[in-house]
Amino acid sequence: MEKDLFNLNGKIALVTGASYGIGMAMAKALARAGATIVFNDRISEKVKTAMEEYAADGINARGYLFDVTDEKEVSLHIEKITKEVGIIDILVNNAGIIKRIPALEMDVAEYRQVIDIDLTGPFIMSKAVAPGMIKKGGGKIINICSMMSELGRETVSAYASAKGGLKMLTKNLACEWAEFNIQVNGIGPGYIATPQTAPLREEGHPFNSFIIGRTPAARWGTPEDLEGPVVFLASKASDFVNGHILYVDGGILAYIGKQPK
Ligand code: NAP
Ligand code: GCO
Repeated sequence: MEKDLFNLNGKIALVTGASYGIGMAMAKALARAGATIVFNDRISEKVKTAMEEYAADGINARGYLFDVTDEKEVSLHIEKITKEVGIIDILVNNAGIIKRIPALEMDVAEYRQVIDIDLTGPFIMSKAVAPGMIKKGGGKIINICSMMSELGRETVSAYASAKGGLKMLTKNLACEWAEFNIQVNGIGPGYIATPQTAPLREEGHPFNSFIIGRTPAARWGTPEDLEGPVVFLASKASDFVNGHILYVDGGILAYIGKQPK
């Protein structure tokens, strides 16, 4: 009998920060594969608007209001979600921020905020959902890394530190939790057109042509480019994939840059 490796029917997926951007696109893809979608945001208006957008796509997503850095709030909400929806099978640690400030000008408090949301948040979330996954016999954790998990560039030291750390947290939790049949992997998007990168894509911004020149696919990615990768890492198709970062970057990491003609 044909095995449906990518079918997520009966699975519950929590995607953090999925009221728009990459998170929402991934959540919609997981829903189309059959998963029940749960998401969170920090701002109630955004949760409400997002639920309406999901509903317009025929997706009965449940939105919850909590900050991924607030351990108590996370624990309370995972308990609430477990009671109201069920044990979480798939966690996508997507919530994240960036601050583009030269290191010499960056306050330590600003640095700490980026680390807190982009690195400590995924740790808090993973610790909170793992016990349920263990009880259920397994699960999938997908951390949203970055080109900055591998490369640096001016003004993003805090973000690169967090995303580099997130790569290693992914590998380490994969080692610790494989015995519980929990696969922990990452997705490393390239440069994707979302609100987070909007400042870099403003009309005439030099970064636009720079990134196109550094991307063999010669285009910005779209949130939809991440739909297949997230369904793969959330499904049975990746049951023997552990501690892997799947880069979805149009070839950036493979490319030294356009050679002069
Ligand atoms: P985005 O448009 O800025 O969306 C980020 C989402 O995370 C928003 O929903 C935001 O909600 C939420 N969030 C931020 N801090 C939170 C917190 N403390 N608790 C709960 N939710 C929080 O970003 P994006 O471009 O979609 O990126 C999503 C993820 O992909 C991030 O981890 C980012 O680092 C990563 N990434 C992005 C790119 C890219 O080129 N866009 C490439 C590689 C990786 P609020 O409205 O409350 O802030
Ligand atoms: C930046 C961008 C990048 C992307 C992404 C690349 O300022 O360099 O925001 O960091 O968000 O992380 O993978």
